[in-house]
Amino acid sequence: MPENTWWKRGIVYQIYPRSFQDSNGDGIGDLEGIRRRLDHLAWLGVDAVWLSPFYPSPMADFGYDVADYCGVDPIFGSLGDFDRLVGEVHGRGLKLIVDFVPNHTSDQHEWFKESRSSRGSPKRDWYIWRDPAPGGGLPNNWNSNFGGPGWTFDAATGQYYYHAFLKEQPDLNWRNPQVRAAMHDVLRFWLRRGVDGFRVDVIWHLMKDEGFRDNPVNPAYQADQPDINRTLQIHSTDQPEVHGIIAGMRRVLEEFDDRVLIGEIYLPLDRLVTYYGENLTGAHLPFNFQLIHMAWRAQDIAALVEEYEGAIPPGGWPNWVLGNHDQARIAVRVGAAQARVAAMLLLTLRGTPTMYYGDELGISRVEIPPDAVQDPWERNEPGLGLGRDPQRTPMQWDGSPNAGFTTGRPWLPLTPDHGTRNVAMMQEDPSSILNLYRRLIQLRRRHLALSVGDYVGAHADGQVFAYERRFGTERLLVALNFGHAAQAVPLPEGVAGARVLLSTHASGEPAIHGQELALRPDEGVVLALS
Ligand code: TEU
Ligand code: CA
Repeated sequence: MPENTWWKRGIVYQIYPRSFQDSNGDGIGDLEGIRRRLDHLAWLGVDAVWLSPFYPSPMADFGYDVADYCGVDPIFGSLGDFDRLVGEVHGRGLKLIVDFVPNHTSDQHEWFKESRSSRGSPKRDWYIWRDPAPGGGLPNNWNSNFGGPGWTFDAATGQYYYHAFLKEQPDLNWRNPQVRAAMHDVLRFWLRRGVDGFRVDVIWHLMKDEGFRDNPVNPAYQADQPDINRTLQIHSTDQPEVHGIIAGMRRVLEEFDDRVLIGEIYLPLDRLVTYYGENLTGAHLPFNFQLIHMAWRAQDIAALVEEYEGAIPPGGWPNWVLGNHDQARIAVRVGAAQARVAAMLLLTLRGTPTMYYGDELGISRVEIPPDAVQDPWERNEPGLGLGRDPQRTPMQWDGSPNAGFTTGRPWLPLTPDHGTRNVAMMQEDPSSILNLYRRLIQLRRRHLALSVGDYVGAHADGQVFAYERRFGTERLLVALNFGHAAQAVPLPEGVAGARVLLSTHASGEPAIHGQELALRPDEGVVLALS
């Protein structure tokens, strides 16, 4: 039986709402803008859209500081706009996944205002309040992910509150059953509005050590690293109790049909796979970011794929991510030629692929002038290259001013080559990376071997990584040249014939001589074997 579950067969496309399409000229993307651009997603052929947060927010962390979980920030539109968007997304046969940010609220959330109002507040325990250390000072050595200590002193009530991120993002206390109940109701609110699932922000952070023990000092810390690297996040994240919390969310989703729970988890592989949960009661898809951090070398990637395939618990479904709004764009990390190979890798591996908007245009480095910096992390720890603005620049649609993103002044700059690096121009160019993405997506849709078939490692030598995908009698070989020189790849033994289905190179074909495939520099190919 071919696997029919939509989030297993499908391709997820992440939209950062501030940057997709502005509909009212304020220079910031919005929900109505996304609605107007659904044609692009249909043309590309993706199956599901994941929206980064659009909830009411002071935007200290651009929406990851939520002031009301059950609304839409006026910058992005209204609940009416949201309902219209869900309707049209579904009308096109697509799914809609929204971001859920349960680890922390905004300090402007009513819950936090009430919590900080007095030590006796009924919501005091909804957040994490601690007395100063004996003799004064911070309760422990936990750092903020965005620089400085993870604790901020509230003079009015004489205690510190914990924030894993900005001081404007106080952490909720998930040990409190009222918090859990309130957040479950938030999930139900959006499920009833028709969302097909959630991407859960920093899900591995939700539980902290009950005793608030100090984190161990990181012996490998160096001065050019962010503050968060000073210690190892042993006690502040990834606690055993988190799995019960995730199972609780999962049960809420199961009150509804066919919804998906995706968890954002930056952990090593052996820890990551525990987030499938005992007997698969955890996240359906614990986001697999391993490709983002791995050196771009055939051997390393091959080893990673093998290790990941081997680590997934029985019945667990894999997934792959090349980039997101927090990470340098793939074309920046590996260059324009290898970005095409990376696209083929993402869309031919076994497991749900998540694409990041703009990667289909090959958007690469964008210089952010100092006075244009937006990201609070860059502001807090400047000059270390931590800023996330370059991967959040506007989508580029056509040859009109600001590439059609806005009629106003865009909140972040576009790429210098937006006059040609845009959807309209690149659609006309058969050799563009945009058309390559589309062909890869079509290929994945047409071949069950790619969408749901088995993975069989075939060859990893020098600069080449090759693997098979198999379903029924169909055998496809994917061969990827991670190097800038031509490479010969042996075809698997016993293969009688091989036909090229797709190459990352727009013209010509790689040569097949007998039992050998001749890959051109920076070329990836998908072959049908017989
Ligand atoms: O990111 C979590 C996270 O760990 C990031 O700090 C990430 O490691 C970093 O950006 C660089 O790799 C999530 C959201 O995706 C991010 O946008 C938010 O700022 C953060 O949580 C707080 O909500
Ligand atoms: Ca707007």
